[in-house]
Amino acid sequence: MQTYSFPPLKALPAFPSGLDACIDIIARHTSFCITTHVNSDGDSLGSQLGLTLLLRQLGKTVQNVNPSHVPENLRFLPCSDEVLVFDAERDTSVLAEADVILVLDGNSPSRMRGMEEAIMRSPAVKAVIDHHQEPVEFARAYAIDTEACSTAELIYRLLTRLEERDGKTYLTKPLAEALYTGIMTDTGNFRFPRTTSDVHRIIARCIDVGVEPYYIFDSVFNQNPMNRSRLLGLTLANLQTYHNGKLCMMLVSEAMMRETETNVDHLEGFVEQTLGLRGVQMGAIVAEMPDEIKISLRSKGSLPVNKIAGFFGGGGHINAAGCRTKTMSFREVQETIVRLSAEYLA
Ligand SMILES: [Mn+2]
Repeated sequence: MQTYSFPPLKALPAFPSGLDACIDIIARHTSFCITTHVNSDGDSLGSQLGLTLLLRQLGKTVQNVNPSHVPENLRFLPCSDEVLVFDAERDTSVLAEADVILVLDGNSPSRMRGMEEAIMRSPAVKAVIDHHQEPVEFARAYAIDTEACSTAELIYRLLTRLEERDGKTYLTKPLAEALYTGIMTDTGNFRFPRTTSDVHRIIARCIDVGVEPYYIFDSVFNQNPMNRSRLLGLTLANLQTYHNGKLCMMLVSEAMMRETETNVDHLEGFVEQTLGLRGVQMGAIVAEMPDEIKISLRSKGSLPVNKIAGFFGGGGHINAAGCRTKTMSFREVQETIVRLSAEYLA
């Protein structure tokens, strides 16, 4: 298998000019393949399915191919049953034959783990719509706004520009449900710093077209199986703190997951619990998986956990970041996080 390296993107067009470039690409083509990052979440899927519904109203054909499956709690989203989990043999042609590949909520092909080769070999025009830092050079157009609360917010901005252009209304109830889900999940239920009044105005319009906030919340968050609660109980009982209680670390060993018959999907939302402890400024979850260690980091204020994630080859935002490692042991990862965070907390 070929490996690709992607140089950092030097000149990122100021938002929204990149959005105009995407609108131009959409206008000139008819068939689209939308993809998004590994381990789908509310924003990646909400953006993807919202954009799918938008493009179909414009008469485009759309296929969705992702590196990972749709988590059970997001299967209520419209069209989520159409998402293909990438199978190189079956789906390479889908990517090769599309006019355009739209990459959402990720700005490097490496985020589409296992799909890099199919993406890079495809002659399709590539465009990125995203809100993460440090994009790499591989696409023709980049609509990136790192100030946006979510990719779903950017899909909404795309939608309103098309509404202005066409003098039509494109925000249907199912489309609004998809975007609402993306915004709700990526803002931590409307509480993270980028939850601006503009974000609330988008949400207001979603409610105006029929979105029921409690239905979305209940679908996304109130569907946990008992084994997840048991795993959460075990991890809460074993919380560790360092740097005078300013770093809180949650450890999930393979044995704990085996005992509770859980998998990586069940860890969604765990790390947020670390910040609930009085005095904690940074939280981490370190999860031991069969072939790698998964790390998620959260912080308050200006503590840049994306820098710590970057040490392990990952990334994200100042207050929320993640990474994986195959080269360090469970214990080495814990020690490294304690050491790297000392710069900010000790
Ligand atoms: Mn996002």
